[in-house]
Amino acid sequence: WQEPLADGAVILRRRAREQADALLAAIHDIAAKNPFAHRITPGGHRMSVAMTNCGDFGWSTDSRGYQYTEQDSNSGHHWPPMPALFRELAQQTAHEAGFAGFNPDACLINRYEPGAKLTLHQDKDEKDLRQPIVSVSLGLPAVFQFGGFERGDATQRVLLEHGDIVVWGGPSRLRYHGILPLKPGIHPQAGAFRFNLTFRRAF
Ligand code: MD5
Ligand code: FE
Repeated sequence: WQEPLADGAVILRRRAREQADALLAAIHDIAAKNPFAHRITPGGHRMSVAMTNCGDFGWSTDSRGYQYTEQDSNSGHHWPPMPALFRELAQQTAHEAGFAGFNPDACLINRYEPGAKLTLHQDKDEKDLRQPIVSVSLGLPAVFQFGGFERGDATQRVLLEHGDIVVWGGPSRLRYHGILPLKPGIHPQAGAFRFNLTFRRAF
């Protein structure tokens, strides 16, 4: 079912449940080629979320800043291609949420272990901020923080569970957001982790 969250943001609860095992298997294959890594931010902090990517471009960070690149700076390899299953799910759900014609060229895969978090931030490294972001949650549940357009604005808390998809577009594309520290647990399909796929148009 669809739940509007704010102007331009829609939660498609459980939307990816049927595909979850296939999505997790594809994540496993991608990580076998381009392993999850805890990147170091420009400020010198090791991220508690481990990341890898697939698609033409991948997001990462290092001492120089945040960037989309064609290659994984750890492995020296190109990012693996975006599986058709991923692309089709992102395109279809963006369409369901009112964003027809979304064609992602990047998929960031975040892996959260117990205690891992993402502090409040905006996603603005993409060229065209009118393009939405499609986010697919798998595995352990997490508390998502959804804020305003300034860091200090009040935040709403939204529980994101296995199979939930959120489409962030329109004015919601630039809201501050984060993930509270993950609670430990074991998910029957994903084990001791939460995975999140974010589909983006980087360029
Ligand atoms: C996550 N990832 O659950 C989230 C899902 C990230 C990140 O935040 O940057 O990797 S994407 C949530 C999102 C994206 C774009 C806009 C907004 C939320 N928003 O306006 O709230 O790992
Ligand atoms: Fe983000």
